[in-house]
Amino acid sequence: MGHPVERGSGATAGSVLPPGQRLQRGWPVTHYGPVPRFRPERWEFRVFGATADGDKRTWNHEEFTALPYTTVVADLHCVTKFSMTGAEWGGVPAAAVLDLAPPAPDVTHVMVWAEYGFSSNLRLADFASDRAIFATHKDGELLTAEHGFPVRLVVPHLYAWKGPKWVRGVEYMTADRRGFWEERGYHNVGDPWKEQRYSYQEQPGDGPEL
Ligand SMILES: Nc1nc2c(c(=O)[nH]1)N[C@H]1C(S)=C(S)[C@@H](COP(=O)(O)O)O[C@H]1N2
Ligand SMILES: [Mo]
Repeated sequence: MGHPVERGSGATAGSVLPPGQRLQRGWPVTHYGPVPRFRPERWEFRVFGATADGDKRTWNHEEFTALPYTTVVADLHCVTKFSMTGAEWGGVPAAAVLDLAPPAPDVTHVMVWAEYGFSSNLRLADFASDRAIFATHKDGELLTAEHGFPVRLVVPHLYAWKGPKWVRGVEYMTADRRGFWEERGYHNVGDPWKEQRYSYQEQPGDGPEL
């Protein structure tokens, strides 16, 4: 792949950024729509769609925060060209969700769902990366509301829109379907090292027909 993928390592300040990206001081807030209010008594994280046993799985907030916890040092690359480097994300590895709520054998993609219907689709292999993490913490502190509290997905090897803030669930899919930004002109795969920014750059096999 030509870039570091081991857990715990990532491009940090001073190292190479994906093409066209520049380092940002601080951490800007970027998203579409309002910041949702967190209501713990109503919050749940759902795994649904093509699960191995056909059942849905839900965790309430207390249960979710009791799932296996790990840390991953990784950068965020926004398709608008700023990057934020060297963050230590803490939270539940995506692989733990796959272990605890296994997908059916024919699952090829996942849709990660967030508050207000925001979504992003990922190839199962990207989601299953050992660096993909449902982050609850950054640099040892709980995420703030505007950065995705209580849970955001971080997929270090893809553009940051592939990591929804305010995640509420994962849908296992047996065929690919575009998420929110993928339907609105952004690349279906979104690899920053290949500068896969826009859907017009897609090659056959990168995504569903437009
Ligand atoms: N729910 C939701 N998550 C989202 C987005 C969004 O619009 N809604 N935007 C994405 C984009 S484009 C980026 S660059 C990052 C920004 O994260 P930050 O605001 O914590 O820097 O969030 C991603 N997650
Ligand atoms: Mo972004």
